[in-house]
Amino acid sequence: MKTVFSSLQLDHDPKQEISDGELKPAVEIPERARIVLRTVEDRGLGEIVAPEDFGLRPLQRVHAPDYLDFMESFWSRWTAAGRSREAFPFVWPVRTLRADVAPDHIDGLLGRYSMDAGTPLGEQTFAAAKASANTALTAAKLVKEGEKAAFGLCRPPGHHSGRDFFGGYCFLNNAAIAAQWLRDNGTDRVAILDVDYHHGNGTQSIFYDRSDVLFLSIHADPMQEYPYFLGHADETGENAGSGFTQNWPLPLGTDWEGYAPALEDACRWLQVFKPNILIVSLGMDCYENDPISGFKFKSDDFTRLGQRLSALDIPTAFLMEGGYAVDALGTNCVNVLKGFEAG
Ligand code: OKP
Ligand code: ZN
Repeated sequence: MKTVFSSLQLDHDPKQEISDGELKPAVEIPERARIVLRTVEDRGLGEIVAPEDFGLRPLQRVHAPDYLDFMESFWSRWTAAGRSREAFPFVWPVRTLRADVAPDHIDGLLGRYSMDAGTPLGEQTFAAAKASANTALTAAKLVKEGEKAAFGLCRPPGHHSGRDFFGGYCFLNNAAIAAQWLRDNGTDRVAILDVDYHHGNGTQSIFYDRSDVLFLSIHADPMQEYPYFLGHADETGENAGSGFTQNWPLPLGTDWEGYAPALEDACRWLQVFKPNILIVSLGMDCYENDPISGFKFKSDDFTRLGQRLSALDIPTAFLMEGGYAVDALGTNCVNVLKGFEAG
C-alpha cells in the first residue's frame, strides 16, 4: 500500500512536556515519523507519496473557526507577549468558570483552547499539524479512489483534539477531518476504529450525535489512564448518534489474549454497520515497552491486529496516532500494515 508523508510534519519539534508531575523530555518527537518512514522503505511496503494540499475547508468542517484562528495566529501573539520558548497552557475554564469568554491575553486563550498541560505549542506546530491533516486527507482520498488500503503517516497525531481544543499531543483531528471529508465527497457510511492505547476523546466528541460516522475505541480504562474524563463504557452516543459510539475500556496490563475479545466485538459492529470506508486510528502504544503506556502487546501481536482487520474486507485508511517506544515503532507499525496486506 502507499504511504503518505510530508517532511513539514517534522517541523513540530517539542523539547519538553509536563508528565507525571515533572517537566520531562518530550516523547511525541520527529524521530517517531523518521523511524516509521525508514521501516516502510526497508520492508518495501510500497510507494511513499507527498500529501496534496486540501486547504482550510476540510479543517473548517470539523474545527471551530475561532479555534483555527487561534492556532493560526498563536506564535505571533505569543512572541508579541515577549515569550520565545514553546508554550504550555496552565489555566482552564472548568466548572463555574466561563468557557464563553475569549480573553484578550494569550495565556487565557491557551487555556480556553486546550485540554491539558502536556502539549507544547511551538513556532512550526500548526504548519506541521496542517501537513499531518493533509496526509490523512490524501490517504482517505486514495482509498476513496479505489485503493484497498493506504497509510497516512500522520504526525503530530489527532485523536485527542476536539472541535475547539488541542491536547494529548494533538492539534487537528486527522481522523475526524478525513472522515468528514469522505462524507462530504459522497461516501455514505464511515467507521473509525481507534486502537491507540488512549481513548480518542476528540474523535468521539466530534461525532457523538451522528449516525453516519460510527466511532469504536479500544483503550486503557480511563478510570486509570489518560484522558480520564472520556472513554467509559456507558458512552454510546446521543440523539441521532445513539448507539453509534462504542467503547471498550480494558485494564492496565492487558495483553493480546485480553485484547482479542474486544477486537472481535468491535469487528462485529463493523460487520453490522457495513461502512463504505474504515479509518483506523492507528496507535502503537499498546506495545509492552511503550514508555507511557501499560498494555503488553508483543511486536507480533501488531501483525495479528492487521490480519484481523484485513478479514473485514473493507477499504481502509490507516492514520497514525501514538506509539512512543521509538526503537520498535517502525516495526510495530509496519507489522500492522503488512499483516493487513497478507490477510
Ligand atoms: C497521545 B496519544 C503520561 C502522561 C500522558 C498524555 C498522553 C497523550 C497520548 N504519564 N500524557 O493518544 O498517543
Ligand atoms: Zn495514545
